[in-house]
Amino acid sequence: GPSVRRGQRHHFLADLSQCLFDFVVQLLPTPEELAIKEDVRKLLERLIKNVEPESRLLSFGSTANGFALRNSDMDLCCLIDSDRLPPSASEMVVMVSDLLERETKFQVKPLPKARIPIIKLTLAPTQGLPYGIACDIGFENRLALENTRLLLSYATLDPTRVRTMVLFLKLWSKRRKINSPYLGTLSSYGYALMVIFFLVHVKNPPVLPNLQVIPPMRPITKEDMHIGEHNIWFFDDTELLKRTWQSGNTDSVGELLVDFFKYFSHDFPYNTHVISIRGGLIEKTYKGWYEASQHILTVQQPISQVLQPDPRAHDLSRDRNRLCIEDPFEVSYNVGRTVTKDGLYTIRGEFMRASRIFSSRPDRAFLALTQLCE
Ligand code: 3AT
Ligand code: MG
Repeated sequence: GPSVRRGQRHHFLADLSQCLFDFVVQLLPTPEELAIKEDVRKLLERLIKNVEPESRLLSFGSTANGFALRNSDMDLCCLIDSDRLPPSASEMVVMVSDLLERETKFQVKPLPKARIPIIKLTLAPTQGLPYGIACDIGFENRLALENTRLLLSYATLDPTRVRTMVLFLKLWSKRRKINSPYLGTLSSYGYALMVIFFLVHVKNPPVLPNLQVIPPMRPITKEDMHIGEHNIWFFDDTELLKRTWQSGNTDSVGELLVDFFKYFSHDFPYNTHVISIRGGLIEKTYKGWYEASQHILTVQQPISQVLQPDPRAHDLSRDRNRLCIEDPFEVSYNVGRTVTKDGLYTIRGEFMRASRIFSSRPDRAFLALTQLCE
């Protein structure tokens, strides 16, 4: 009868949560790997100081936000605290690349003309480092440092549930080949934002508070709150929050994951709405992300066509805005802009497949997870 089935379901979810922890623990970087990466960061920082003495080299992305899988790449950001006008990012890319080519064993690939100029470094695998090292160095990317701190704060508030979900989704999306922004799907950063949105705005009661709307305890200056025009305020005293805020949501991580897949298979209104961790569920029209946007008209087309709009502009904008995920700080930026029509179709198909596997294997949580990540 139904109560037996309910009991079975309960058992499955408890089992699934345990399997998820076990699964994710094996994926974490080892202390040795973390130590090597920190050594690499220090070495590079020392070298870059030869070009620009007043510079610091900081980690961001997964190496710094608590969502690193084993052997993931390093994202580094160089900041220059100088009173003089520092060299531009592309100048830095050229100068630092020359230096690293001379002084290190890294294979160096400068990309000075990219939208965000970076240097790509790789170190071939050796016995001590069976996967080698891949590392990107960017310059003055302060927003990325802040969004890294924001994700880290969320991970710190509820380490087991948040980290387990994000790490599992990263692994799953890579295995299922839907984590390739260059091929029309979504970055790890995008999946992490989807998880946080779900835990802050979809679950009721919420698993996490919205850190961007908690007011500061002390007055803070406008400069401290902004980078350029971007409001970067969020409540980052997680120790205080842990003592004063408790989630009313006691769902297990297995339950949350099953619900996450269900929500993004069937319930989230992809055509009309935007995922925003700052503002919740927002309408695309409100952000101007449905109609051909100014940005695309001015950036992508010559002025003659702006005056006489290309009929394809509307489609183009729609194709950039199939999956809309607002960046937490750069709110005019759609983190999901890489997702094409086909990409979204594939991603939703994968969410549905995951839901199906979870409901059709009610007895064996471990097998369900294995099948899910095939
Ligand atoms: P991997 O382990 O490399 O897959 P990751 O957690 O390092 O995952 P990403 O490589 O997707 O995540 O992103 C690294 C950081 O770069 C995360 C974020 O601080 C920044 N970032 C990435 N994509 C964007 C974006 N579209 N807008 C702003 N910041 C971004
Ligand atoms: Mg990365």
